[in-house]
Amino acid sequence: MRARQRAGRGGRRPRVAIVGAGFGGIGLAIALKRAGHHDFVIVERAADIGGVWRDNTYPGAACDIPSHLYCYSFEPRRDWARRYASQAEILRYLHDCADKYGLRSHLRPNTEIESAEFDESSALWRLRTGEGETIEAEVLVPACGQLSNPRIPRIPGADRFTGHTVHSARWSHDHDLTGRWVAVIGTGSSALQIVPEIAPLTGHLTVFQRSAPYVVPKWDRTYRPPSRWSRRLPPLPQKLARLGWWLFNEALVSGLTRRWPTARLTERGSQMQLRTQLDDPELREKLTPRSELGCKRVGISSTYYPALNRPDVSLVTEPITEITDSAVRTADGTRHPVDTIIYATGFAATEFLASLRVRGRGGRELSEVWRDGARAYLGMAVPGFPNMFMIYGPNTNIGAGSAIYMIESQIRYITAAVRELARGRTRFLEVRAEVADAFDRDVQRRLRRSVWSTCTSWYRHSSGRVTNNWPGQTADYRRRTARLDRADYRAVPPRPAPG
Ligand code: N01
Repeated sequence: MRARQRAGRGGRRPRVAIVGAGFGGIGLAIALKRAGHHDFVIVERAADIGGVWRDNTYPGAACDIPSHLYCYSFEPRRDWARRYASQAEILRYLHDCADKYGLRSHLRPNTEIESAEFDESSALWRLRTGEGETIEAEVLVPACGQLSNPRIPRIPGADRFTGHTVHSARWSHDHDLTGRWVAVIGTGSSALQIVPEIAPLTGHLTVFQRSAPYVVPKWDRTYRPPSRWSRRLPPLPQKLARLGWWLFNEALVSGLTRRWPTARLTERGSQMQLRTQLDDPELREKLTPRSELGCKRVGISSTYYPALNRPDVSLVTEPITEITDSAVRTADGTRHPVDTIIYATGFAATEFLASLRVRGRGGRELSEVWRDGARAYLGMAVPGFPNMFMIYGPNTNIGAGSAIYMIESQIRYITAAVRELARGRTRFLEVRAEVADAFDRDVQRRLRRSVWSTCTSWYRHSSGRVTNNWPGQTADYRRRTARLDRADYRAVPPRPAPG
């Protein structure tokens, strides 16, 4: 049966369909509510809100960005338990925000959007759900994240494996690792958190490393709960802490994008850990990064190398050639017996919006437009796809620091777009192709000079384009998105009212 949902037309109060209830979707919903705009729906394919903080429940899952920065500036929290919050604490924070702003009634959980099509005659987006329902809205906001679809590499023989297999972002908590022979494939940020947590449990742990990551110390610490007295103080210390971490991160990002020698400080941190935490020169050699600092995300952990020092943990750097029914085989012919394989192999991060079919004006397919890699004006708008604004879209990730700052810039911009549409001066907002092209050329020119163009990583599409990262500071992005410039968009006069 075909159900329809409609609301709020007539030039004012455009209905907004937000796809995804992670940090981006929830943040926009809050901003809309705060702006007095209540006509929106949040469609979420999972059973509840939370995005990556709902999905990544592996042992040790935590944020490696300081808590003060990893929350909405309009909803700061004073009682973070530690400097680097755990997954559970961040998820609780998102739930608290959803409850505080009454977002539950706007949420459509367990609803997967299969396609979204723009109908020019009515200036509406029609979203089809997996159940065959149609949801209509004037504004479409895909807030699906960059790291929401796990990637498991195709390794010959993997389907013959008779043991237990899991991806880091789809952890199975009923599989007890105690005494097991476990393989962790991959050494990115997820593996860096998993390995130290599970090493004391497993019978034997084999870590398969394709490239050695840089690993800098994680200076974590618990925070004292705020006293009744300090709760009454103005939130200045919180703001100062936030400002301090933000400045620190801006310096890191600048080092990476402009390849300044300041980045060397980070490299020293990694070298220091290699020197002081590893006794075996052979292990140290294997763990010495070969790529340029920052071309892949820098790992943050003070417990990863010590875990690899353990006698019941092996690090294998020979390439994997095959998986058999009970082992992982490497290029040197060695058979590594395992009964559990943990794929910490990351996400299909360059395949933006791949799980839904998006068709714009004239039936234009977004996947075709993005054949050589996703691109969007300010990471949000695409010519031919009116009234569609992405959150955490192409080229809006940052190599260091909090993505929440970037997401907040988008939230402000999209809220301004909704306000502009509500004025009824235009039928829809469609970014001009020449504006989007000039923006993309500039972004790609700057990215070519950045460290991210020097190696393969999840930031980079198979075509070679860096599709995920922003080439500058977050302040630069904030400046560029501070105002919605009508001249960037086609002027489409509203239809005269009937009669
Ligand atoms: O994934 P990754 P991740 N054979 O893509 C290896 C965020 N995050 O889940 O480097 C063998 O970084 C691959 O090897 P190589 C954060 O933004 C944040 O760890 O391509 N190995 C690599 O080592 C992060 O960047 C937090 O040579 C294979 C690993 O798998 C992002 O999520 C915590 C392989 C994949 O690393 C992704 O991190 C955790 C193969 N066939 C994650 N294929 C925070 O704290 C891939 N690999 C906020």
